Amino acid sequence: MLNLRTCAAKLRPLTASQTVKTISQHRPAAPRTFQQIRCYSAPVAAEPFLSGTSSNYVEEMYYAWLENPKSVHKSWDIFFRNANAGAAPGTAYQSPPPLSTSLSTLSQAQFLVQAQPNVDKLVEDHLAVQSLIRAYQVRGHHIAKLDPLGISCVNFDDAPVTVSPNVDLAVFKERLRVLTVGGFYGLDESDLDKVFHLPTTTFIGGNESALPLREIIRRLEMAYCQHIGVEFMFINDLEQCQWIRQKFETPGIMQFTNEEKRTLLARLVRSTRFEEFLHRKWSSEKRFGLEGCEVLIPALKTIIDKSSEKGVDYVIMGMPHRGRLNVLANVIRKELEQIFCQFDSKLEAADEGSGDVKYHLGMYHRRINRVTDRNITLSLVANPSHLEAADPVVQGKTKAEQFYCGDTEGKKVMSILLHGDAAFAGQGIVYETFHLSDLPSYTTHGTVHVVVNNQIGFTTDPRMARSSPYPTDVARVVNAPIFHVNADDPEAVVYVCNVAAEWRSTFHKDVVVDLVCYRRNGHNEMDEPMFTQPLMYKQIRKQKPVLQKYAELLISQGVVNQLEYEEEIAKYDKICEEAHARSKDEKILHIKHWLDSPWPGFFTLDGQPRSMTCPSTGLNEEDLTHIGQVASSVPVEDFTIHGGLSRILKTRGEMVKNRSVDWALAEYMAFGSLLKEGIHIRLSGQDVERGTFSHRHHVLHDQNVDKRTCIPMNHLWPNQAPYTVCNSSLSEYGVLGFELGFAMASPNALVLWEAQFGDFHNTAQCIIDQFICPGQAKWVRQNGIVLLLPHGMEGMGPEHSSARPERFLQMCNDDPDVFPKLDDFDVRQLYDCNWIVVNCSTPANFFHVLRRQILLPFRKPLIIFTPKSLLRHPEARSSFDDMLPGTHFLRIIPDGGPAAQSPEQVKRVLFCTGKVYYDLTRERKARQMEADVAITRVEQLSPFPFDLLQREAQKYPAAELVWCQEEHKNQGYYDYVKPRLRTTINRAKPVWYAGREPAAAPATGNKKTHLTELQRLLDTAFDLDAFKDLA
Ligand SMILES: Cc1ncc(C[n+]2csc(CCOP(=O)(O)OP(=O)(O)O)c2C)c(N)n1
Ligand SMILES: [Mg+2]
Repeated sequence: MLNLRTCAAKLRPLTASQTVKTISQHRPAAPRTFQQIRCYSAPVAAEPFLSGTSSNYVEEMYYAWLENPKSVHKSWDIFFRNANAGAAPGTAYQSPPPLSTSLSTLSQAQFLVQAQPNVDKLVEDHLAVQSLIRAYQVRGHHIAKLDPLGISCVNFDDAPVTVSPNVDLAVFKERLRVLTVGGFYGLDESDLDKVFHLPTTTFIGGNESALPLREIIRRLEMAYCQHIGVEFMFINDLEQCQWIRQKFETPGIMQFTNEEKRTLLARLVRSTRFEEFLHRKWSSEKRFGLEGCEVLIPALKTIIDKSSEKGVDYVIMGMPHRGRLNVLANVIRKELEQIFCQFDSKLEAADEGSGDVKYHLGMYHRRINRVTDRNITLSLVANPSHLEAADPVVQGKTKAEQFYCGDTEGKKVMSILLHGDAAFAGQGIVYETFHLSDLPSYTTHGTVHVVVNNQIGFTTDPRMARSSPYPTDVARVVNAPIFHVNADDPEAVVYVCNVAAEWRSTFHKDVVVDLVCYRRNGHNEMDEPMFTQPLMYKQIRKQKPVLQKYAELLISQGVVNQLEYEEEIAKYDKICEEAHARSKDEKILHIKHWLDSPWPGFFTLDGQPRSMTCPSTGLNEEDLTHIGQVASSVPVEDFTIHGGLSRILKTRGEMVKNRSVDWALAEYMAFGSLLKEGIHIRLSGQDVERGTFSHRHHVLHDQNVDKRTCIPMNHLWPNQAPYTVCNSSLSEYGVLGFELGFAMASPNALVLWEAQFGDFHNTAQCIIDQFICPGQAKWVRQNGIVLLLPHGMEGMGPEHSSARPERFLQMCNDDPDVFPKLDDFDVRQLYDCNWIVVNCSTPANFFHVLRRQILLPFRKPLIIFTPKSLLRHPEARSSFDDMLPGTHFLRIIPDGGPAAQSPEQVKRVLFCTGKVYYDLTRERKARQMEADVAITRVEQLSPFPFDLLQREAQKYPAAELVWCQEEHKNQGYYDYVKPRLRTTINRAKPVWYAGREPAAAPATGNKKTHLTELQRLLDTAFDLDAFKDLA
């Protein structure tokens, strides 16, 4: 049986002619056999009806017969038995016996199979029917009635035809024309009442294995051409296809009990009346209402109910503006007064920051799911206006929640993403996020996507907004089934939502529900849609609201009566009115009540840090040595690493013996020590496992065993936290968003994203601008994500050189002209800033800043410009002494040489940051100017170390102050540093500039020019007369 299955699985996806070829290639000499154990040896290839095109069909029959001889038609049973018994060519076939009376239901059939005199025709017709069934499965959605407005925006070659499923000749012809693209597969109307055996790839038969063609078509029409359009036949997994076919083809599968219908109606009442209530009270306020897609609320509730039934207890959601308030009220169940009070402009903000508009805020709520009676936590992630930007963030948060509760298969935690039709098709981040969906370190084990497909994006028609027929085609890249559904049919919507949730819990893969609906108002409630879509909106004006339609249906079915319906409406209206009355008591707006990711225990009850101090980030010698030893060894037996890597590890080992560290080892020690303290570490980005510059090597690969790897960092301590290091897909926007989301879930994790080269962060700019920089101000949500951005002018050309420090520095929230009044710059200043920006010049400082990130009593994003050539620079090493207990991160590193011994003699102080320090010290030494010029490194750029730099400037009273950088003048740090340095000295002196000229590109592509420019800036830096004429 196993053999048969494997053989069948191999054969089935091929076309008939391919199948014949495959069989003849693999078994050239043998008589025709389908499998080795139970072969039938008759040379059946000689059968007149067995041609290349029919073999697929015959094989299918044969497999079915092998499993159960009764499952095929009697004629095939006899044929296969004869063939297996060795009947001579042409004799295995016998005319089938008359059909028994058990087929009496099909008694009108005019031409039964046994009456068919021509065997060729019999096989051809069966093949035709099989093709027809397949055509419905593949293209039935083309003609399903998906658009409530009936003006369909989906542009296939043939416009949808609305016909009833009662199969008359016209339907038959039209369907064949559309589905088979002109061909009739040889069938004509005289075949409509012939009975055909059904292939195993359909479930339309229910308990019957043969049906007249007319009934076959009717059932296919019911399954594929009503209000649900199922797109799934591109999925290259037979089991998954069968699962979907069974869900939609099984006769009568879409049944609702009266109780279910009443629940659905009640949910529609809430959804509809919520929007109406807001409209009544605040008719001139923007709310991006859901009118035209009110079914979204029952749809989401169904997905959540079904998932809860399957064991999910935490759902993380992301969604755009449309219907967001309704989702908050009726899905997440945010208190209505909290929503209504947001419409009061006189409300005073109680929290820090700027806050955000009501339809962007997040939410977190734990409650009992009333349908399943199980606990469920719902979180709606706060999002910026930038459509789809929250997608990867939701996925990252979901992954983290799964990780922290040991949910390795996504059985407890899941995500739901909502999309608008225009944004889903148009935004590349959707594609990037889909491509994370099946990667081991990024998968959330299936996301349910729901598209509010109102067939318009602001004022733009779909035909101008996308090149694909559906807005959902992007999901096909990951083989996600797509269920299009007419949103005016609430039962169809609920049905597909149930199937979608079941799909997710069965296969743990993404799935899309496309709610084809309309937008009753303009883009927002103030907008006039008739300017641009006059005809569509004339139709919309005529459109009966879905609630009314459904209520009428249920009343006509006797499921509810008019009074009950009106009572349901009155009940909800009263709830809204009462909440509205209560909302007037709210005088203060607490954005903190809208947190999507609370961190229990991390803050005090009123949301403050538990302390305002940071312990020493130093580490004891034994731990440093131990981590160093593991970092330079292979901690598993019989594991062969590459010879080149052995040398690297050996060098590491020698460094450890000498009590010194380079960059990679400093990072190792920071990570290793935090792991010991129970802090999970996750490092993600392109090629981070080895490191772009081949310096990291956190994952060792056995040179003899394919895919055998070892992560020594996970072999450090007996009860250490896990270390995750993962090469990402080639995406910045998606992956940075994902890591940001991961970091949202817990403050007790160090989550780092490394750009391959720093400049690539610009393709993730949206995550930086909309989330990382202002996240806390907008959503009172802290985040400790770390960005590692390789940066430095190395003569490598305009790309790969600059991580664009100027951009990050420009977005810092401190005032360049005001010296902060603080008694504790070390911690307090960090608390006040929106993010921390550093450029470390020593491995030890890199080590400290990573550890400080976690030892701080609050979380801030940390941007680190990391080195390239310094990774191997012999002087860029630190001693264990700089990392021992009592040591800490140095915000500035003052000059420690002759200049500092006699500061009054010093003629110039060069302030700099990062790698240029090494060029400057080399040059100073060469010019023997150590006593004349002091060099001060600014390691922490933001928040700016006003206090320390003030002391530094005062220390050298006679010195000129110069900012020196290798970046061009309009880039790098100069514009940020200059006004702040001047503030530290009360603007008593100028701050001069030594560096490259302003330029459009970050760096030259010519190595020689690069070196000339470098020499020129060094000349300026040490020419004590350089600024004389300017003074
Ligand atoms: C990245 C981005 N680009 C542009 C916009 C401006 N914008 C806001 S809503 C909208 C139309 C969205 O259409 P759709 O995705 O179909 O959602 P709908 O409003 O129809 O529900 C546009 C263009 C935006 N918010 N984000
Ligand atoms: Mg839209």
